[in-house]
Parts: sequence; C-alpha cells; structure tokens
Amino acid sequence: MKRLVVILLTVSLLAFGASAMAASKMVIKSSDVHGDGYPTVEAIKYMGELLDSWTNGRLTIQVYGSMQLGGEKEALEQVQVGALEMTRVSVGVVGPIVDEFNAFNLPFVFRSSQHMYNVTDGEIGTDLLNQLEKGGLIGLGYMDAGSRSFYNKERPIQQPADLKGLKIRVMQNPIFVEMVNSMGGNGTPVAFNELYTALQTGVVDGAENNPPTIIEHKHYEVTGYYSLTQHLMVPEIFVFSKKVWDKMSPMDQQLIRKASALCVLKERELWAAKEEKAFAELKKVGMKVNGDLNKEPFIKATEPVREKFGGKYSELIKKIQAVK
Ligand code: BDP
Repeated sequence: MKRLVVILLTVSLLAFGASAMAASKMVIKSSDVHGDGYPTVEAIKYMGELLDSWTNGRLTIQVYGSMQLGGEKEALEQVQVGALEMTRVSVGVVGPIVDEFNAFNLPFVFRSSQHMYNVTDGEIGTDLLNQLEKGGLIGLGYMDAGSRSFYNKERPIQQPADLKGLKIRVMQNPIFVEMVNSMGGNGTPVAFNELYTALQTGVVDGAENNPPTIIEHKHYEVTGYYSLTQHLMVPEIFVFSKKVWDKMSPMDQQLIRKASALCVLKERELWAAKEEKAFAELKKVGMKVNGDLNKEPFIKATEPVREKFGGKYSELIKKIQAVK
C-alpha cells in the first residue's frame, strides 16, 4: 500500500512537472534589419499573434527590428548559440553557413517569382531547410524579397561595362563579390547596418537591392540611379535556434511550424503590395529608373560565377532549373 502511494505520488508529480513545463510562458525574441511596416517584420508579428491566440498568451514573439540587434551575420551567430531564439535574414548570408544554399544565391538562377516559389515550396526548398540543422538552425520558412538590381550615384547601368570603376556593396558572401566583379564592377562586402553610411561617405558608390529596401532605408537620399538588371532573386528565410528548439515540447514545436506556414503566406501577400508601391515611390523620390535594358549581356558575363560556385551543386541546380 505504502509503495503504491509513493508510486502514485511520483507519477502525479512527474505529470505535474511535465504540464508545468509545457505551460511555461515564453517570449520568442526575433530580429530583423527592417522596421515596422516592412513585410517580413509584419509577417513575423502576425505569426506571434497566432501563437499568442492559440496558447492564451503563453507563446508570443517580440520583434527586434530596424537593426537594433545589429547586422544579419551577428543575428545568425546569436541564434546558433541560443542567445536569440529567432531571426529573419536573407538567404544571401546563409550560404556561408550551409553551402547548399548558395545554389539560391547564384545570379539569374530563378526565372521568375513563381519559379522561386515552386522551388522553395517544393522538395528542394524543404530539403535545404532541413539541412540548416547542421548549422545549429531550424529552418521555419522562406519569404519573398523580389529581385535585386543595381543602384548607384554615378550613372544608369545599361550594360555590364557601365559598372566599370564602381564600388558596389554586396552582402557578406564571396559569391556576390565575384558576381559584381564578373560584370566589371568592384564588389565590396559591407554589413547592411553599415550601408547607409558607406554610401553617404563614398566608401561605396552603389549597391544592389529591391525597391522596398531602398525606400524603407532611404538609400535614394545617397544614390540616384536604379537600373533593373534583376540579377538576383534571393529569398528571405526565418530560422529558430536549434539549441532552444530541442528543449521545447513537441506540441510547441508543432504550433510554431503551423504558425510559420501561415506567416509565409502572409508575407507573400504583403510583399506583392509593398513591391508595387515601392516601385512607384522610387520615381517620386527622384530616383532615375532605367527599366528597359537587355539582360543577356549580364547573364553571359556572370556565367563563370555560376560555373565556379554552382559546380559542386550542378545536380541541385539542374533540379532547380527543371522545376516549372
Ligand atoms: C534586403 C533583405 C535583407 C538584407 C538586405 C541586404 O531583406 O535581409 O539584409 O537586403 O542587402 O533586401 O543586406
């Protein structure tokens, strides 16, 4: 009898412990270089609202936007060690951590946004997200960032030769340095949180990005020409710390996965509206936009970059290209 009581007590204590653990409150900190109103930030906030309502406030997300926590490379490092639970970054800075992601960072690898969605939503996208675990990250989903084109203070870029002598800022990944060099410019890696000043002080003459980023971060104030080369279509990604994830209950992990899937769809919707608006705004704020250019010479000039960095993953790249 005494033994039975002890066993029952132990079992109920364990059950109590487990439910107390499952019920513990958690504020998930997530960083972003963009601020309020930007699609990636608003989508993560929406994900937080979903979690909040599903768990009666037990799981919530606090977004630290506008580069409060620094650049994307540092954010990823913080997530890897578990000092930060989540971050939303460009796949551009993920390549140096999980090499296969560089297949998405090659110039002119995606034909259109739809092609990119079909790749990231399908087997290839899921497989790559799973590979993030070896870098201490749990891949939760992709987001749209449109396409990236050159902008600079000096002149319109109509052909690769127009990049000659221009220092063009790129994200911190050797692929992008060579990409700009292959077209005739000087690729210069600079962290995003240092870019405005780098443009202002002439450390670089230009950069490359999508219209919403140029508008939101007021880069038009320190440049003047936007040329629609659309040489990169780098998706965004949001990741969770594997260190933290492994300590969470399977139920909470599932809730996060479910909210992530809805967050992806939300961002796409917000992105489409934001991109259209930002394109119109570029002209309003005085940027000279040249949209009518022949992409062929840019595609040709970057061929060696696809060969060099894509060589190792030629099978993966063939698979990407075969996706409709
Ligand atoms: C923006 C991305 C952001 C990158 C930034 C960059 O949304 O994640 O940090 O480009 O160029 O389009 O660094």
